[in-house]
Amino acid sequence: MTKVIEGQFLGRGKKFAVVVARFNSFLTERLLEGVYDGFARHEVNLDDVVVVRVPGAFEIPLACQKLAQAKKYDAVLAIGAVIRGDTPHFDFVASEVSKGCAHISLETGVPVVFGVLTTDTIEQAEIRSGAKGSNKGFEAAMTALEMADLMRKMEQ
Ligand code: INI
Repeated sequence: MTKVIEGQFLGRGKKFAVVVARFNSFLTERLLEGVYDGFARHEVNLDDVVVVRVPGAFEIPLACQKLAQAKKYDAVLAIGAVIRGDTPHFDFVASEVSKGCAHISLETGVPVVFGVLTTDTIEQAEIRSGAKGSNKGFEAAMTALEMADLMRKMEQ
């Protein structure tokens, strides 16, 4: 019989850190609400969630690294919104934050979930942050729950 290991959305007893960029806060605060919603619906005790705010998406990886290295959290979530229309350096910011998060995850062994919107327009970002129902923050919370549970199972 094949042994299949996969994570479940079991939040009880797990600890999470959420790094939120203040840039485009009208979007990132909605994403954070989605994270809380996902956690609360899966029995995460919100006292077990720490939120760290940083100026912009470019600063997210450093804060995630510090949190992941502390080995106190089952997963770290990166929450931001990078919109192409806003900046000629969209590609630099988007690429640094995505590479940085992936690198920290592999370096520390702690899941770092990429809840950063990278869109061409504000409208696209609004749709992905709950304006029409779907919220990337909620999805990030679900990924964090699954990966946190998977890591525990794989360590057994
Ligand atoms: N930061 C974002 O989070 N989103 C953006 O769209 C953005 N734009 O458009 O420039 C942005 N820039 C700031 C950047 O993340 C840093 O905070 C800044 O460059 C200082 O290091």
